[in-house]
Amino acid sequence: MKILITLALALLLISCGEKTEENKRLTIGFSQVGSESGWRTSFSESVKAEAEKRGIELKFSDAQQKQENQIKAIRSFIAQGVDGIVVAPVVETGWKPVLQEAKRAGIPVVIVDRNMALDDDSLYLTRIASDFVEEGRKAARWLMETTAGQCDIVELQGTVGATAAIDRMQGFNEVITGYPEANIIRSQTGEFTRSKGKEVMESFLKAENGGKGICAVWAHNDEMAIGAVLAIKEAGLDPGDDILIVSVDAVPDIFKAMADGDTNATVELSPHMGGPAFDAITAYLNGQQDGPKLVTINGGLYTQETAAEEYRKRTQ
Ligand code: GZL
Repeated sequence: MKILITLALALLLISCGEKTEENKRLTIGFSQVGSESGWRTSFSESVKAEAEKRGIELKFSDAQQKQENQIKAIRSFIAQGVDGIVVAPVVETGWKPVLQEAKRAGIPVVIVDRNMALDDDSLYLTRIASDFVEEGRKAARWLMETTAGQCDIVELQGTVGATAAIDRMQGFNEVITGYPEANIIRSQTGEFTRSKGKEVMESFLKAENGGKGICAVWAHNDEMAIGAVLAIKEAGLDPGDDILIVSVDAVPDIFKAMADGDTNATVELSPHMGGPAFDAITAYLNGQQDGPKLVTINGGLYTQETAAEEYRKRTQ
């Protein structure tokens, strides 16, 4: 009888979710940038679903794109004595002091998505991210192939100081440098949002003879690309035809836009980083000391040819 009771208790414990070897249910704090884009929302939903699936108690904080709010949230997680902290940093600089506080508290930190500029890699366990430079290269390679390397391009940059913006720009520029007749004629931040992307595209169109001088838009994310579509239509031009549009994220709305012929290509950025982040924290708490400092996730490039099917698959 005693054996049966012990077995039942053990099964009950196992069924209560993700645990360390001592069978303690994990509590993890997640400091998220905000909800500025469809991709960011999908990312948050994916992390929450993964925590739910693993029985992790997730403390979620939306910083509304303000670093000071992220730092406050991390300090709160430390005060609550969480088992681990996951941070999606809005910009690269200004993180060392609060990460030192987490280290002193013995709380492991995992960086997801954008990067932090740190001179001490003992301050975080690992970073889970896409190769943003390669994302920029993929976008540029598609555009150069499509235009035979002859294109005057306007660029909608992401958030100033964000790794995704810095690195995507680097990768794109690296490729077009090899094409003397491909030039970025205007470049400005659209802050990764649809509304700002539309506003900046309106200014580009006005400055470039109503858009007649523009061959393509290179937008660091799909939200700004969709904003550009609205501006181009209001200027009386045909987006995706008069002006090509290439972007990054592969959110459902961009597949709809491509299926409608309004944009031309997108580079996929997977939002599913919660699993690898939770794996790293669990492994560390179970004694792993030498995990990788970077776990890279990558995606492909999608065009109008498969957009309708991809939209159906991602919205069913
Ligand atoms: C990139 C991520 C970017 C997305 C945008 O990994 O940081 O932030 O591309 C989001 O949609 O705003």
